[in-house]
Amino acid sequence: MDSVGVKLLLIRSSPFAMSCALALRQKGVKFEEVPENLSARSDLLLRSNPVYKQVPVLIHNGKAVSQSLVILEYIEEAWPPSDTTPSLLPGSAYDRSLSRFWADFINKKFIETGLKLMKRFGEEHATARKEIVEQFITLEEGMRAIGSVGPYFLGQKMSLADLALVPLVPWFTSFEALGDLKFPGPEQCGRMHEWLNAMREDPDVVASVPTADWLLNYTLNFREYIKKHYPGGL
Ligand SMILES: N[C@@H](CCC(=O)N[C@@H](CS)C(=O)NCC(=O)O)C(=O)O
Repeated sequence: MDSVGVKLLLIRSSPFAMSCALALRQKGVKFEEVPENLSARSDLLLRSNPVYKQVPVLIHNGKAVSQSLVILEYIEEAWPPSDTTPSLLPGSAYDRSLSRFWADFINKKFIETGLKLMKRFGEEHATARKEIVEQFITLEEGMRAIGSVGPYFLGQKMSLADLALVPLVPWFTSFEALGDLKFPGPEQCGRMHEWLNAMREDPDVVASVPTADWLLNYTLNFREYIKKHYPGGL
């Protein structure tokens, strides 16, 4: 496996970085986690992602790839499926489109709504609080509409949709605390809970996400910091 010099620039709490770390582990790629400080970005980050200046960034063969969904597609192509390397996409063109559609929804809608629970106040916080529960139910309905037998989003194998959703494993607890809300339980959202339980037992997931307790402590402290320094929200 060509894993020499593979680096992932990240912050430990980043949901977008968690997806990329899990994809690399699924492919069996050895990589170095390079922690960034977003208050004092390194020259490496500024050079590697001059457009957004955000993490995650994947560095492979000295070249930088940014934006988590682009990174996931890059990982699939750079380490193609073989007898020993799993694919991150399902077999049929239609299933691949579904996997990409849900990964996009999770990346652009679900996670962004959840982050507003940490970064916004007042009406914006109240709206995010309502929307995150609606979007959780949308994910449940999405999985059910696919009609697959789980535990993964599209059935028996992990794909891009699961990789995008994996940050939910620890963030779920933080979203509930930050929003003072409760997500629907297994009686209403059985597929989502089946998915969560399977992910919590997967060793690659465990290695790629922080614990819910660590993240909760981080997110509650960060919200206090934002309240003090950016009372209008970040
Ligand atoms: N759409 C990007 C989002 C990346 C993102 O928002 N990264 C955050 C950390 S979770 C960041 O670097 N924030 C710093 C900033 O935006 O200034 C992706 O999918 O990679």
